[in-house]
Amino acid sequence: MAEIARIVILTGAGISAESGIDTFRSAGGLWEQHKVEDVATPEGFARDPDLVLSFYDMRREALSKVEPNAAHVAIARLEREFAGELLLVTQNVDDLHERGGSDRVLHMHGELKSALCGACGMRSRWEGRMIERPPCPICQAPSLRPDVVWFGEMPYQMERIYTALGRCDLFVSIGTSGAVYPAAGFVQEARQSGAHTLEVNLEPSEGTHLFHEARHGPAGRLVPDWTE
Ligand code: BJW
Repeated sequence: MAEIARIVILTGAGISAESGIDTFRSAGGLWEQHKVEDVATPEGFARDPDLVLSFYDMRREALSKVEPNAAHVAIARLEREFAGELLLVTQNVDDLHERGGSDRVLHMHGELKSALCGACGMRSRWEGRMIERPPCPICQAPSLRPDVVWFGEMPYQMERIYTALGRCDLFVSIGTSGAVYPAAGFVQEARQSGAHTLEVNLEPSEGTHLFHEARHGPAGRLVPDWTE
């Protein structure tokens, strides 16, 4: 990678699939088990907060039963060894990149282990359950919600991401279906700035034709192959 000075890596649910975390849109995935409009929209939360809180409590609890896989570890190693700038952006709300050794992960769709207070707006680290309506550690209001980005909400740190996309030489998308914006549009942003673009996914994503190069297969094998 001698000529590459700046890399942006985008990851999605597929990178955590081999760790045992369900993806969203595959057969038997989360959106087959739950209606997306019930559990991943502000309107769903307003209608039935208990359903939404228990959905995210269940997913937070499940994190303790899974481990990062070879793809998370390979990215962390690249992060340590790459001499240029590397921005790791994940759509995932799990903490497997961090546990795989990455220490600068941008979670554009939030994090399971974070709470957002609907009263004071503060974000705080959160490991427990929310269904019992615990008070916000900052303002004490019983108004905590999962700190995740639902449909219709603005993902985190978009300015920082677009700045990095506008300067990168290489954009790599790993384990994402390309069905959800704005992340699905990052490949075009990167191409406009002259970056080489690579898709690594189990199967061709919706936007696979937008990439210069695509490698299809499991991330646990293809990501270590690519980073070495
Ligand atoms: C493997 C593998 C293995 C399996 N190895 N690969 C019409 C047109 C365009 C846009 C819109 C529209 N109508 C509405 C919108 C906007 C909307 C949107 O995109 N809707 C679409 C449905 C069309 N987007 C939003 O509302 C976003 N906000 C927004 O746009 O704000 C305005 C804005 C404007 C301008 C700039 C910026 C902002 C918010 C989106 C929030 C998404 N939230 C969720 C839930 C988060 C919390 C939670 O986890 O519960 O995020 S939805 C869900 O989808 C989750 C994921 O992060 C996201 C993406 O899913 P991902 O990661 O791609 O997973 P899958 O399952 O889809 O794919 C997995 C892939 O892995 C598959 O391809 C497999 O093959 C592969 N795979 N095993 C490698 N071993």
